[in-house]
Amino acid sequence: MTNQMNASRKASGPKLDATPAKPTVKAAAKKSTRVRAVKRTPAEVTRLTEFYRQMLLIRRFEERAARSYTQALIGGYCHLNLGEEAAVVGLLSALAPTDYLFTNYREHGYAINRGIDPNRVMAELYGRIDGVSKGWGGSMHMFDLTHRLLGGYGIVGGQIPLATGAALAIDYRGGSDVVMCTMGDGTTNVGAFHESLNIAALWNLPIVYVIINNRLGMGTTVEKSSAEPELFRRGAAYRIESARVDGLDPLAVAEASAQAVAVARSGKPYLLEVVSERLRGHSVVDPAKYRSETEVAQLREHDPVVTFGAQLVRDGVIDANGMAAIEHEVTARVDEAAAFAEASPTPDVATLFDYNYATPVANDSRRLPGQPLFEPAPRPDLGEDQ
Ligand SMILES: Cc1ncc(C[n+]2csc(CCOP(=O)(O)OP(=O)(O)O)c2C)c(N)n1
Ligand SMILES: [Mg+2]
Repeated sequence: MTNQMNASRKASGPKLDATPAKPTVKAAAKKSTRVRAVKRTPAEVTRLTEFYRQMLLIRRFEERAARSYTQALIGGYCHLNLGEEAAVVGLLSALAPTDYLFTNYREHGYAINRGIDPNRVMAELYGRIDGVSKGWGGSMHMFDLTHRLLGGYGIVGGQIPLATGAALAIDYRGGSDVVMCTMGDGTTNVGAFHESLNIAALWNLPIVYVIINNRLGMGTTVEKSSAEPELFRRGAAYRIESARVDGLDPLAVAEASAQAVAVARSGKPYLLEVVSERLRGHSVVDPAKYRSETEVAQLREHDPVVTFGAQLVRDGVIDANGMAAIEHEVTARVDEAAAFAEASPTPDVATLFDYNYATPVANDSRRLPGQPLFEPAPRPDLGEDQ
């Protein structure tokens, strides 16, 4: 397969916004409420319902994280996956538990969807010892070897060479695991992106590079930052198979992700562009004043969680009672996570450096804030007069 355009929405399609009001599934379903029962097998119904449940869990988790941040229960940086739920759930549905995942700093949804207990993800946001990274990583630095989530990186593009190295390790050792490495649209302009794709293509590494194109790098649009705004086309420069998919449709993303993972498992890299939306500002402290009213309204129209929920109701996959039950279950799960996080103790400052390296490192500095950088230099003895 060569480069292809899978998406109905193009990068130049609906524009982005600030902070939209919360549309409900009920409201979206009202627009076309007639249930047209589509024949589905019980397995399909279970899969679709689980997709929706996972998307809603991420939505409610992130909304709770935003609230806890304003209550000063969470500190530091905090970037949310609001609007990217379909992308997260669709992408990870194609990975085996033994595959590896690297993400950028916008990673809470990935951590939860990878199977990490939401209690531990929330506790990490709160900086508590029961957190995924024992409270020392925070929002941007979740790491869990058991679930093969190898970070969580705050440096834009920092994850790409590391993920490429993991793919090299798999190739070197043998085996059929693959690596998935997600990044934002703005990140495709850092040198490490191009160096990594080049080497992955030359060495046939088993890796899927995923661009979550939410069309903004902080406040800068793709069109302003990328000379080729159809980002999947960048694969062509390295003869890497690539595709673009509608990131608001979890089923389309799942299909595209399965195809990409299959190529990686056969021993070749793949570049997948997922055209998505960022419902709020770059991070929780960004009011996104650079978005217009019209853009905000358009975003509301395309909310992936609401749209997918309404579609499942229309198709007769879930009825109103079923939707209410999922909402209830997910809300209770998030409440539990927040209560767990609040009850978890803060880490002892003496453990600050304990997890910097996986194995002991010579000359590992353990200087705490406020302590001098170096021991004071010994003074020459100049006698009593001096
Ligand atoms: C090396 C580096 N430069 C700049 C930043 C500041 N920064 C954080 S996120 C970001 C924008 C990234 O945009 P994009 O790749 O589209 O990802 P998104 O935030 O939209 O998910 C920038 C410039 C950083 N963290 N690291
Ligand atoms: Mg972006």
